[in-house]
Amino acid sequence: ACPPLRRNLQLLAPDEVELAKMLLNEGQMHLFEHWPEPGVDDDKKRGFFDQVRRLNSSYPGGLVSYIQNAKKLLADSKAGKNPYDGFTPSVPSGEVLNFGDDNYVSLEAAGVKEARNAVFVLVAGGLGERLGYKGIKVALPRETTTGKCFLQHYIESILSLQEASCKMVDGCHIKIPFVIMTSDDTNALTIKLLESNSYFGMEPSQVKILKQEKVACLADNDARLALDPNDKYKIQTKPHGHGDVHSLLYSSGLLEQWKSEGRKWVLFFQDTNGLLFNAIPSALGVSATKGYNVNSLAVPRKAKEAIGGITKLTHVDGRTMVINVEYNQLDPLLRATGHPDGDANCETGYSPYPGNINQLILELGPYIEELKKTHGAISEFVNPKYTDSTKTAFKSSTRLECMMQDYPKTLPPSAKVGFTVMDTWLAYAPVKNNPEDAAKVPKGNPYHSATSGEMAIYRANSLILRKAGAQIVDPVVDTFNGQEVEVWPRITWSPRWGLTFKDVKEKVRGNSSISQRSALVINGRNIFLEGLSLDGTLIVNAVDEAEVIVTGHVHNKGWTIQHVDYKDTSEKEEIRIRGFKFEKVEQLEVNYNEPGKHSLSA
Ligand code: UGB
Repeated sequence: ACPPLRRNLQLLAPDEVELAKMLLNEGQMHLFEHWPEPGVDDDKKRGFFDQVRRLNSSYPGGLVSYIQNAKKLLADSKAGKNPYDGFTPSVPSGEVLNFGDDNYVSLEAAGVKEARNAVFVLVAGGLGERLGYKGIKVALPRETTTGKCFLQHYIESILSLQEASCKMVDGCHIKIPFVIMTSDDTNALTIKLLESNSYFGMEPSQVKILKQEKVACLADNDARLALDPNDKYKIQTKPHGHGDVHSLLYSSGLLEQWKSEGRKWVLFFQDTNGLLFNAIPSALGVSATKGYNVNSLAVPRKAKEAIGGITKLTHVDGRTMVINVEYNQLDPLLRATGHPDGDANCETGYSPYPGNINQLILELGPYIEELKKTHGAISEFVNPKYTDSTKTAFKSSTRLECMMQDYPKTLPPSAKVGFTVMDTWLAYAPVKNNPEDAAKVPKGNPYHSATSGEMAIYRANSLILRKAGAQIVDPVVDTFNGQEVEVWPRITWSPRWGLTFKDVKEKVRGNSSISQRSALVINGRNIFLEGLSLDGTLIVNAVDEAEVIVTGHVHNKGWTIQHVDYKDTSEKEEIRIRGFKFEKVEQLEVNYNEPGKHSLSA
């Protein structure tokens, strides 16, 4: 059927001949039409099949399924078919937690107890195009007071959970597994970051890297695969989305291994939410006490905010599901179902649909059973940009995509799917938008920038300390990179100091106070603030075996905040994107390297 290919058959191994036949059967003859006679570009032709083999093996059901799924989704898209046809949205009900109350504290305790049965999965294959940062996002500082990057914070948080959870059982030596999904865009830099920092204290064998492959691009409505514009022996590829994490976990064999080790929960999270681990203990507590097969973390959502809305969908045939409706689809769905204002705030000032922060807690047993059926394939979508209203041609090639939060779509109605809503200040501060785009965010909506992401850490820590009884002065408002933010005292602590609210409460005693211009770094397990009055910068480092009482009045010139313009290329990109840096004028730094009781009495 394809003479150029037939003339080159002798170059191909038997499995490559089968792949070629499959491609022809699926209408992909154009991939070979330009192939010259044997003897010309033979290595490139073999390289082409190496790529086809990879594309075929990394997609559930292989390239045949990919092309057939694409044909169907492209036809639906052309016909203007709404994926939510027949469904009516309504506001679902879930668990709403109030930080610090008795219920919250007991859920945190339940969550810490369960943590030894948990595994963590970080999806970090995205390039972060909206942020436009050159490096990988997990290497960005979570905050610049300590400069610790997101990945270090995540690992230290998991290790603290591991230790706190194991302490509750005699003879427990469990190591919590940590999986990172990377892609070709992030893999090498992620490994380098881990290796050059001794895995931030985690045992290297605890960490597993799973690399997602990109998927083939589609050139037209017939799902003809697109050739790379710069190399006609290569199929153009693009990322398939975070939904790949399920098929990768399934094919890795890790799920069965975890099951045999008695593990119970799989916690998925995203690359740049510096507040996330504040929410993990209580959310895991909800999963455990409610017996949720699926628990999504959510926060109050502003209408039009670029986070999905958790929605109850009821089909005309009676089916219902509670699922994330992605931010670009919520508005049209609402308008099409009798809500003329679309995605709008209600009287609370928020959308009635809770915002999905894409932190999912899945119960391992039911998850494995489901994946045995689906092999991890997740409901996909396609988003072609057409040249005109006839929808016959694309402006540029497209591809199928999938999202990890669509996992519940294939579950039977009997599955226990729930969600847990927490305060945004406590649980959610992603770094996604570049300064220019962040400055354009409508007033009152979150910026989701490096500026707001860092300021949110200080706000959360200040509010937690306040709730624990310390006096923290109100913030001032300042503008960095065109974004107006609250500036609270720059308070940070290592996860092993304040894993849960109970931990923090136990370590804040007496009448402690912190002024607005202060910075406080608590780096150690047993550091107690007991009548501390801080006006300046204080850094306390202590080994785990040391018990340090911090008391008295600490006053110094401290660290001042300098404005930095994001266009100022004399500053590092990590600094420019947040729009400020600290000038370290004066500080008190104390180190306790010996076990035993110590007192810092200033
Ligand atoms: N990611 C991958 O690992 N692989 C990929 O191919 C793509 C991404 P974005 P998005 O909580 O703020 C999600 O781009 O997809 C990783 C939810 O869909 O930051 O626009 C990537 O590295 C949305 O419902 O976000 O929106 C990153 O860690 C809402 O919850 C993660 O996937 C929103 O996040 C997310 O990728 C949010």
